[in-house]
Amino acid sequence: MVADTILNFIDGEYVATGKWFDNRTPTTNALIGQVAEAGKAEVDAAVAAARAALKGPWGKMALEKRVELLEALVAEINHRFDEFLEAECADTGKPKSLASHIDIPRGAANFKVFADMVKNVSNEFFEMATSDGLGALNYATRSPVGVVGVICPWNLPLLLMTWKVGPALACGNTVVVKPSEETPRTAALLGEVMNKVGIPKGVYNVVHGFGPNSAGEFLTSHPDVNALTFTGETRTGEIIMKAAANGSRPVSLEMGGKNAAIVFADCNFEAAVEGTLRSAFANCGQVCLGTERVYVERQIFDRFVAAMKAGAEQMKIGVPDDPATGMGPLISKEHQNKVLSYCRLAMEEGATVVTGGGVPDMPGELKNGCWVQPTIWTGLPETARVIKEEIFGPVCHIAPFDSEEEVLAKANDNVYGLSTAIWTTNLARANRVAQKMEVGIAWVNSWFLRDLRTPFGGAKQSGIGREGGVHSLEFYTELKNVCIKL
Ligand code: NAD
Ligand code: 6OD
Repeated sequence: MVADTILNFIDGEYVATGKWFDNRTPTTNALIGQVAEAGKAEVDAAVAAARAALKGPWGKMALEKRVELLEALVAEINHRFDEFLEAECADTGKPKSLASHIDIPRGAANFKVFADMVKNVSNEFFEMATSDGLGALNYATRSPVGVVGVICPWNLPLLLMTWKVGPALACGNTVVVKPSEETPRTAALLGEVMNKVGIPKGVYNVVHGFGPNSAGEFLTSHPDVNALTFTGETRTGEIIMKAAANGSRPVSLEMGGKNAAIVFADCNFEAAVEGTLRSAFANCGQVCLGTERVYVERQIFDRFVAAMKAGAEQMKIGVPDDPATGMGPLISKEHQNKVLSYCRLAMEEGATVVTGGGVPDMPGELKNGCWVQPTIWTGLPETARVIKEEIFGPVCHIAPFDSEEEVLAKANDNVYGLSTAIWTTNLARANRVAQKMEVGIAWVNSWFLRDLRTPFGGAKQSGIGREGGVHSLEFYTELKNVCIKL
């Protein structure tokens, strides 16, 4: 691939800066582009453009017209589906078979779902008695919260960005997006689509860069940004929460996880194995909802571990274009080193390596890529760091359990609380365990089955707030009660 340049998108124009950073593709670690890093001046310009659009054409636009534009946006993303697919796979190295089913269609669908929701949602109304007998009427109205700063991660770049930009725009806000420095392409490309369909200039802005002392910090500390929505690591979320405290601004945080799967002996065995393989290894384990701890009822433990080993070893590791590829690389050399350091730590902590634990032997230029084998461990104590800390790679530990109480205690013994997957054919138990799990999202006999109208978010250190369906309205609008004395 020829190296190209990726620019900021401010007030409907592509903007270069004097400063560039490298864009590498993780399959080979080759340089494929140069990204224009936004400084304070560009972030200021983006926020000013977003403010002007809010006061101007976007703020004044009728809801019907806004919805029409967002529907046109969906159609145009789908029209340019292959360009988005190329861009996403170049940045992430993920299989096209995955990105063409999840990342790009969902990246588009996020605009449709929230446009539909905003168009159809009703607000509350209360009639009230008063002592003079005439009464009063209360009704609630919603207005945009304002200019929203959107800080994104690299694992599902377009999908997780539009998951926030979709509802933000549907509710009438304007946005300044800071994509991950690892994955700038699809956010930049979306600017072209915004212009093509006629979304007014300044509604959607993109500033590239890093966190501290770069575009991330300049955006989150900008006093004219009214709300901040973030997806990424918990320690970054905590920094952003502190930034949001200046000016008492609302913040929505979707953060890390160390999710547990619980597999009971009465499960549909094949479905549980298939689902757990997916939840551990899809997107090379770089899904916040992914499973890194698997607890299996002792009667089926050995059989389950053997089936997981067979499944992991059958998985084809390869490049995005190969339709047989089941797993791509990690996002970067830095992240590969982090995951490999946990592989070494697992050994030091006494793990048995069931499979994987290292770098696969890749041919030619792929040798330089950010690959890690799908890895399964057993035998670690619950106190091990590998059991406690988020690794965010294609790794899981499988442990046996003997009772529901025991597994609940172990599964909940973690600072994170994002999601769980429970595998059982006993519906009463499924519901009981789901209720007792300290998480925001519990799946039963499935994983990552997402209805976009449902609440999404994490408990404990996995997040603050819920987005999805009407819950997104709570964050992206200001709710006002009007009381009319009759
Ligand atoms: P990260 O926290 O390193 O970076 C996320 C974004 O924050 C990037 O755009 C980064 O440049 C920016 N950033 C970093 N420091 C900043 C600062 N001081 N101020 C402002 N912005 C700053 O996360 P990541 O490595 O990109 O993503 C992986 C993490 O995201 C994992 O922990 C994963 O669990 C989590 N994640 C959570 C969810 C969820 O829905 N809960 C979804 C996806 C990923
Ligand atoms: O599907 C979604 O809406 C969502 N927010 C998924 C998050 C995946 C995390 O990596």
